[in-house]
Amino acid sequence: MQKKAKLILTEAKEAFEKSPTTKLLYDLKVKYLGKQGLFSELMKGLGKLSKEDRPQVGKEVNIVKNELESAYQVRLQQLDDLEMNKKLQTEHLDLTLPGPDAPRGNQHPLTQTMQEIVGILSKIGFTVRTGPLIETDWYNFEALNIPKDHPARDMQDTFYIDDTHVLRTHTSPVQIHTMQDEKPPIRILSPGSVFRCDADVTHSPNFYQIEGLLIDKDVSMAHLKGTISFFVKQYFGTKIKTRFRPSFFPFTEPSAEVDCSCPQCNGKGCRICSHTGWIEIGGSGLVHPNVIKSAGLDSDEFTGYAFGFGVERMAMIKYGVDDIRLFNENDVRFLGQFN
Ligand code: 2U9
Repeated sequence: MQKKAKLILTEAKEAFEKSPTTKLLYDLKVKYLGKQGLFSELMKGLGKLSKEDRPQVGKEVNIVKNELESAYQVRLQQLDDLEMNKKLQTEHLDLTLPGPDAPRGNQHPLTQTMQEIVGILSKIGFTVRTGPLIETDWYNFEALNIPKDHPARDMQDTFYIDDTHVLRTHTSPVQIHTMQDEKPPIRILSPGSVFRCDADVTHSPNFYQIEGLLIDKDVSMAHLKGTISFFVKQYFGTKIKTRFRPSFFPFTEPSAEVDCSCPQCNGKGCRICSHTGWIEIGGSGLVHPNVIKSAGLDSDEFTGYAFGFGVERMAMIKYGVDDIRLFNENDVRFLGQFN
């Protein structure tokens, strides 16, 4: 039995050494050392030996088996080295090559829209002011001539922090702060985040507004209309018309809602403009004398106009987006279209 083991060893060692690849070497390992291999077959013969002979023969055959296992490991290492050397000679890695291009991002469509609006109005002298997101009841409502019983103060519309503080429902408090801090003429824009208890396809509880305020002597509706018409043509295109509809806001008198001819159908009527040819884009008016007085200015000396746009709405109208929630879902398939 020991002889037979040695014969297998000699044959297997030779076969291992001749094996040209690790794959073939593995097949040989199965042939000789596998569960159903030649060595296992040989071991079955141990059972036929006498009790006295079995331990010694078993020991010797095992030594041969171990030798064969080492021979396999040695050859495996040789072949691995050969294969690695071959790879190193044939495959080249140029570490000085530039890596693959990283996909290029773009600014969020709302940031782009906000910057575009600011860019247009800055051409006619408006500069940007910003302010805190948490405001006192006085700056958010009282100073803007919004009386205590006004529906906009309802818990449904406003996020209250405590009895006297709210998440601002519009950026108008920024204009009150500016009127308190700076001397007229004032010509400012306040872009920023605002909060209202409201959520559906066209309303988000946290959205962006951009408001404008001009305070000077003898300001009229004509100045307001000129500014807004200029803005609309710059933002939507020179063919787009502007229309003012009488309205009511506590902070302006007179007040007007601002419509533009539908940029999607050029005023012919489509699904976007509910077949009217017109789309509401914001509100405007002459600043109410009470608001001018609240901010500490003389309402006999100074007059002003103000306007407000929703940034999401401006982007939705221009790009034909029908669901406001898309702006906050971080889906790059949507966001990447504004590159
Ligand atoms: C001061 C005085 C007056 C800003 C104005 C509107 C009309 C208006 C809406 C547009 C879409 C709000 O986001 S929206 O829902 N805004 O209709 N905003 S006048 O009036 C002011 C602001 C500040 C001191």
